[in-house]
Amino acid sequence: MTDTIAAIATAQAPGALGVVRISGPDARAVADRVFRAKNGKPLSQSAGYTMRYGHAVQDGETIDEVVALVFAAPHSYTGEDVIELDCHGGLVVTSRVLQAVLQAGARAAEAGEFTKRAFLNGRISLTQAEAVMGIIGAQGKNAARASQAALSGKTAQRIAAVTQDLTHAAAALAAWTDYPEDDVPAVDGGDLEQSLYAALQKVEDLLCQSESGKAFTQGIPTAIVGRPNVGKSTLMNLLAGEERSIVTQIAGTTRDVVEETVSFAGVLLRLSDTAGIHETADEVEQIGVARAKERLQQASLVFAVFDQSNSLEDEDLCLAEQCKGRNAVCIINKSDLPARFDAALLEPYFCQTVSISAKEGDGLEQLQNAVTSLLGTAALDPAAGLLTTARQLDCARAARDALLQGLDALQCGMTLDAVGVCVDDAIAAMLSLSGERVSERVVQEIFASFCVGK
Ligand SMILES: Nc1nc2c(ncn2[C@@H]2O[C@H](COP(=O)(O)OP(=O)(O)O)[C@@H](O)[C@H]2O)c(=O)[nH]1
Ligand SMILES: [Mg+2]
Repeated sequence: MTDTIAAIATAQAPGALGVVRISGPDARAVADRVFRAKNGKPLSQSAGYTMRYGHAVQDGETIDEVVALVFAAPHSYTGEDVIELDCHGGLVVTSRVLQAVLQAGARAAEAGEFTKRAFLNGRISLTQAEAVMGIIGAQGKNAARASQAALSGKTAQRIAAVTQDLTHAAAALAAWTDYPEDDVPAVDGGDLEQSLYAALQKVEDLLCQSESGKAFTQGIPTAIVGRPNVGKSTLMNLLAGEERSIVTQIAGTTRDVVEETVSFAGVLLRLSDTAGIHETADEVEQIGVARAKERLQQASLVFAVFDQSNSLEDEDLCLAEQCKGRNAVCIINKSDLPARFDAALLEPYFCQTVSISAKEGDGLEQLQNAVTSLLGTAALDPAAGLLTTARQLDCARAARDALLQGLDALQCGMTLDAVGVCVDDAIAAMLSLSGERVSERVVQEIFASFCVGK
């Protein structure tokens, strides 16, 4: 038997409105103990999708003016009776209204418990539930678009399409292996292979697009590296739109790593501006250089900066060498000054080379194009129905691996039983991706990372 839960759904900060949300079989009865409607009618007599103006009271004292919204089961966020009490925002009033609601018989909701109920009551799939937090936590327009598409069910549809293909294949296999003596049509190896390939292709597309989609949702660790004074910090500040790093003409100004997340070229870049990489006797700078090298190693995207107004040094070439085969952009900076070396010398080490003036803000469009082309986001629609969490990607990878194994078994001429086991594994992975077959522990883990009141 489910109980009735309540929580403050809005941010704990001064604001125009604060919302206390109640969900469960006793939501209306609990609210009626706190809410006095101006028209005198209790909420238990109000239809779904209605709102009432009145006051919240506790022990005979008026706490605040309130508008109560009624959502009747099953047409509510959680699928249960839900009452929302909209009061004034702020730290004190919303807490007092919540206290009154708890005193009236509700239990304080745990993190994510409303959305968990929506999932358990079959209102939304697990990917839709996860998208709720994606929307709340979105750091950029495209991240919000990706989560919105997932919330609308687009991701769930793509997952269901694969599951459906696999279920057909599994059903044919099961009928054949379980009732060989009956009049069940023989499983055609060619047809089976084709349908497994079709499912594999869908999973591969989903995985590949979602990997690129991480640039929208999670952000790309990006290291700005180069010799001292090439203009790394100037570039950092240009991209951040503010003076994040100190810029001077003195080499060795940036000693520690300066971090900033910026929206650039429609993606999120988790930038690290680093100390200029070179030989130095200064102990503090040495530590900075070590950290710069570490960031260079860890980064998924590298902005290798070179100063075209100075001659190319061994240290520049050494950096270029380290960028070979990486997702790295060669940034020839200070395009406003005369060039002292031929950029063609660096091009072979990089997939992308751009010329900019970080000081003047020139060449940004070129840099944007280089980034979207390297990250594979140029042609990627954030609303395509992507996977947006590490858990989802893990499930899809498990399905892909099982399908590859199944195809392998088929091609090696193994028994259809063996192929069937792989297909079942792939189905299990897809069902845990959608949440249709997922352990209680996983569900617990997912919703524990939610905010209270959602
Ligand atoms: N003319 C010109 N000067 C630049 C440009 N970018 C940076 N600088 C100058 O180069 C010097 C070093 O810049 P800074 O960003 O601190 O370099 P960092 O050591 O690589 O972080 C400063 O005097 C900047 O004003 C540029 O595009 N053009
Ligand atoms: Mg610097």
